[in-house]
Amino acid sequence: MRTKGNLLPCYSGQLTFTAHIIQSMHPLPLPNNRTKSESWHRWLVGLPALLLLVSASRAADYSFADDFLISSNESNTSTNTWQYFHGIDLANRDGNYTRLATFDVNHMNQGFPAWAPAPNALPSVGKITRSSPFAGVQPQEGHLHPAPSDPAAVAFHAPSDGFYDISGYVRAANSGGGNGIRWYLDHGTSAGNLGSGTLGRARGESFEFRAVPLKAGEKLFLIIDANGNHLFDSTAVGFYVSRTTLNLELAFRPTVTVLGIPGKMYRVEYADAIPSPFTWITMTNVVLSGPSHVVVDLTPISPAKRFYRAVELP
Ligand SMILES: [Ca+2]
Repeated sequence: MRTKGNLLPCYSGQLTFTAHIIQSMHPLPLPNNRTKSESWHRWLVGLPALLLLVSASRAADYSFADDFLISSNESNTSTNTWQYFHGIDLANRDGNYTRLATFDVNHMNQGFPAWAPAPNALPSVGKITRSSPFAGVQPQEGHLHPAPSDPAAVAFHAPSDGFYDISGYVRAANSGGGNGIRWYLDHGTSAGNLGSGTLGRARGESFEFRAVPLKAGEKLFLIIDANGNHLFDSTAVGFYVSRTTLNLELAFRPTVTVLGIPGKMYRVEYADAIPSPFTWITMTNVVLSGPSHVVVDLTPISPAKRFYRAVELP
């Protein structure tokens, strides 16, 4: 299992793990610049789907889109778990914003409900309830649309003191035109900013924060700004909050076993792409105290394949 110069599956005694990997392997030509001292292994880790299945097993306690109240139960008061705002000065995000006052049953005559500052006005915060997708937003997704210089925000209102897991996504849904959007996730004010980004049209981004301490009544604001031009700024938003609980996250890690000469030092490296020549990144140096040494790769792997080699050092 350790023939020099051949591409081999990295068995390393990880039998349960290997069973998943073997299914995804196919031959790969050897790079021309390998040297005799290099031992090559290839991982093609077909695991993201498995990880998604595991992480999807726990539903969020609170979901902006799932919890969105429609007619005739609509509500946007200071006690609601989800609240909807505008009147946000991006340069001075102090958390004191204007509550969206009008509930449109048929917002902008597009067949879905939304909160707006006035009937059929922008910015708006709503949910796509009609069956056919609107401007790249799927049915049942949350939908925010900023005005030219007036961002829209959805806020989570913490019901009690505690630690909360926060996740979600923002997608500049409409690919038809415009210049995309900017987003900000603030714990209260800009001083409590957790994340932000600028998205070109048809681009999306996700966020995840664990064990964020919130006091009862504090808010998390997810703000969507037009980035100067509000045309084509339909934005799909997922925003999920759960109380932090003891949880297990299943992740398989590549285990590289260096088989060499006791007392010698080896540099273990990886590469994530296959240009010629490879760009190798040092993972660690190991001195073998016996005929083998196990190295676990804890660095994130993206895309889901990685190449390893060990180089004997002088
Ligand atoms: Ca825009």
